[in-house]
Parts: sequence; structure tokens; C-alpha cells
Amino acid sequence: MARLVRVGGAQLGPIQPEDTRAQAVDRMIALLRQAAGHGCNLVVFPELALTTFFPRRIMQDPDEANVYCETTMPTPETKPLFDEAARLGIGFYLGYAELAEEAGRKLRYNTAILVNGEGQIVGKYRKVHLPGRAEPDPTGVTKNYEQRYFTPGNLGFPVFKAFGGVMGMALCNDRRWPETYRVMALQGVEMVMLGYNTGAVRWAAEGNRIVQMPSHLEMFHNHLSMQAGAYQNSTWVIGVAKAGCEDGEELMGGSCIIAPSGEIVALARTLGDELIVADCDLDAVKWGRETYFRFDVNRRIEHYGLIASQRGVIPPE
Ligand code: ING
Repeated sequence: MARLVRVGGAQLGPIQPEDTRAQAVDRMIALLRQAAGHGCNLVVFPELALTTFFPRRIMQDPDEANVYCETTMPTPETKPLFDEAARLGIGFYLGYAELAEEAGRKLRYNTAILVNGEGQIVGKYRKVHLPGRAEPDPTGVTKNYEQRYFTPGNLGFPVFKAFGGVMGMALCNDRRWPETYRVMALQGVEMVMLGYNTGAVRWAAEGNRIVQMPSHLEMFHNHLSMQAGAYQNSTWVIGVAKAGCEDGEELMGGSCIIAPSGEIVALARTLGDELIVADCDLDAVKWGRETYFRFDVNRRIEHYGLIASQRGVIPPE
């Protein structure tokens, strides 16, 4: 018996610094309505979907980033999104910048929430793997200062029972780390949703020279990471981009829906607002879990030699 979830990947084109949250929400509502036309049960939006990718720029006082953050959810600007989703009976994943108060301190997290078809928040995740730098880059090539503005997530990689299965969330750089998928797979995850904002071209400083990384590798690594995560953990992976030229930076598209086999079953073609759709049978995770990746039988952690240093690399002989 198939446990089908019809998933929409709602890729967004650029959100410019001068664009308002209300404008972003209007675009997301349009994609929700498209998704309803396709009979979707669930829609995945990108990382930081309400504003421009503000961590690409240095702000002298990191707290200036608070203007891009939400202190509650839903906010007055996002309530129309929640209301329309509930009216359409569609759940969604939404990435946004969170300003939380914990132990008397104000902390910013790069956050994602999972909302069910009744408009209720059923899960929250805070980005663990923060890329980029905290301090200004004298070469000027860095376009990512997430370590300056965000605190690493303190919720782990939880999974949530929803949409008839076991759902998990991640954000952008998390997709490059195998632990992200494995920690959730060990909890029985069947679908990992993640949004991303990733430069289409990357530059690096080599001595006093600035060199461009081969741009074909950016998209290759993007899909490789998610396809490997899907295959090696026999889970669906939904990766959704904010794409296009945003505040002068070319962001990659390539939003995709990946089956537990590792195959891409839906792929965005543009760099704008674009909905991709696929019927995801959650029971398709069983084949991999009951053959190549039976964690209880085939995974041999006691033979990995990692017991001595669970956190770091195995010390050289
Ligand atoms: N962006 C990028 C990402 O992981 C990056 C940062 C790009 C890291 C390329 C390494 C290589 O997709 C975010 N927002 O994490």
C-alpha cells in the first residue's frame, strides 16, 4: 500500500534588499495556489525565504541583522501565508531568520518550521552547520557571514510525525554533511526537507590572487550531497533554492525532489519562482532500509574504531 505525499518544491527567485516581507509572502501564496492546482499536500520553501540573504554582507554591528529576523511565528506579515495554506489544506516548510530570547540573551538562529495542513506549526529546526566567516574577509571574496550573525542550532536534528510519515528538516550547508541525514535516518526519517541559498559561483583567495572555483562543481556538489544523503539513508530529500541574481550575487537554482534511490525525480529549470511537483511514496524508503542499509544488521559502529574519539577524527597511528 503506498503512502503518497504529493510534494511541491517552491523555488523562489531573488528577494532584493528593498523587497518587503509582504512581497515575498505574496509570491509564496501564488506558488501555494499553483501547488493546490496540482493537488499537493506539502510545499517546501527555501532557506531565509522572507528576506534577502543578508549574511552575504558584513554589518559592523551584528545586531543590525535583527531587522531581518522574526521574533514570533506567524508574524502579521506571514499570517496570510498560514491562512491561505490552511484554507487550501496544504502544509509547508518555511525557512526564516529567528530572533530568540534564551536565558536572558537574544540569539539569532537560521530556522525552519514545518506547518501542517491545518496551519499549525508541528516542527522546528535550527541550522547546525553554519558556513562562512564571523570576521571580515580582507580579500572581499567571502559572500557568507552566517557565523557572524547566527548561533549554531540547539535543537539537534529532530524528526516529526506528520503527513502520514516521519519528516525531518535541514538547512543549506547541512546538506553537505553526511551526519545530517544519518542522525535523522537513525530516527526513522522518510523525508528530509531543506531550503538553500547558494552562490552559483565561488571564489577563493590563493595568496594574493583571487581564483574562481570551476562553476560546474557548484551544481554538481549541490546535487551530489543530497543524492548521496538520500541513497545512503534511503530517504526522500527535497532541496529548494532561492535562486537568481540577488543583491548582486548569482544564486544557483537546481531545486529538486530526490527519491530514496538517489534519483532526481523533479528538477527546476529556471532561476525564478518555480514549482516542481512529485508524488512521493513514503513506503519507497523500505527497499533500501531492508536491503543495503539495514542499520540494525549491516551498520557496524562497534567496528569503526571511533569509540575512542567519537567527536573528532581517528588519531593517526
Ligand atoms: N550557503 C552555502 C551552502 O552550503 C557554501 C555555503 C557554498 C559552503 C559552497 C560551501 C561551498 O550551500 C549556505 N547558506 O549554507
